[in-house]
Amino acid sequence: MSSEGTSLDLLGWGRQGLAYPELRENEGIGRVVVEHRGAYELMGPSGLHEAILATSSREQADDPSDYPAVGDWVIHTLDPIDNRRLGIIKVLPRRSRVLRRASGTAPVPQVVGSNIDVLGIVVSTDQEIDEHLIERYLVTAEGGGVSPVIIINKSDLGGGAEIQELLIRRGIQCPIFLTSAHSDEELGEVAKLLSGGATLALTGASGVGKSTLVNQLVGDPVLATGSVDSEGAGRHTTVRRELLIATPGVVIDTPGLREVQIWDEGGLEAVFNEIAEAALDCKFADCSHRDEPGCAVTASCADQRISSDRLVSYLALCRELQELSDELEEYQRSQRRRRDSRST
Ligand SMILES: Nc1nc2c(ncn2[C@@H]2O[C@H](COP(=O)(O)OP(=O)(O)O)[C@@H](O)[C@H]2O)c(=O)[nH]1
Ligand SMILES: [Mg+2]
Repeated sequence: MSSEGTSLDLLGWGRQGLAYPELRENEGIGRVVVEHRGAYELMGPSGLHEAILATSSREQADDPSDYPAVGDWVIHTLDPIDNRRLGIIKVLPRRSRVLRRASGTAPVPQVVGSNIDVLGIVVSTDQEIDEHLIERYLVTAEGGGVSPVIIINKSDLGGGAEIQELLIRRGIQCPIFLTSAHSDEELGEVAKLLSGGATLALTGASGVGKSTLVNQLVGDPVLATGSVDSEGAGRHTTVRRELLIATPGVVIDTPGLREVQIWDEGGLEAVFNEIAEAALDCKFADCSHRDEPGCAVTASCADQRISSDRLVSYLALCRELQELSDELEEYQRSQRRRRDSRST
């Protein structure tokens, strides 16, 4: 599989802030546009190619987040390593990433997408709004160095302004856009997020209109839209690629996620900054904002300067992160024990 090459600039290289790496004679650079079960598709100056990990990079990977993910820049061989597919030699340093806890029992991170400038959290006027879930996405984005925005889609069906009002009242502070993927209303504002070759990833429940929005931004009906179980069968859609070029900019359509278990704690303070700010006045530096004396957060809550809903949400995420960190410690201990018993 190959096609005409795509310049690194069209793929968003300019935003990466990396010096062009020194390549050996038979090496090239590409960006991961889709990942499926350990195989990848890369786009770059040498075309669109299937690729797999070269053994050397497999040996370097400690956990799943070291493996290539959609949005990654990679160095690859120019020739197939198994008669068919190129070999990915190295994943270049990520400038940002969206991480969540992988499904399964082991506490390991999964990269949903990398080198993303803006994460568009898409909700729609015909689906229930789950503020807790939105806050999870916000923490996930901020924690990975990605700027979040909320996109309220299907505003043509009515009710968009009310949702916007609800989110603002709750204290959510990121930019909010009202869109209709069926008309050009406000899509221009979302398209501006792509200026300068930025990478915009869309996330949110299935059915909210992510793929329809991506198709609009790309200007081509490339992605399958409609109900998830139809899998696009019988529709005249072409690719199952997740990363697409919008010119300017790059759009990533993530598969609908039903839940996001947070991994990065870094975003918590940014998303709940009214709580973080109030906490500066707590009597104890390690105050848990539950029932300690001199807690400025519960006091702010009592006189309604902080919404109690937000505090409940914040404390639930804190608890989850604490559990994750305990689990992680236990997991790493057991991994060490296994390694030690193997080496004796
Ligand atoms: N009325 C209306 N329907 C939309 C809009 N955007 C998407 N849809 C429809 O919603 C359904 C799900 O869209 P899709 O893009 O597949 O959602 P995804 O699962 O988030 O990728 C499709 O039938 C779309 O035609 C919109 O802005 N307004
Ligand atoms: Mg879709």
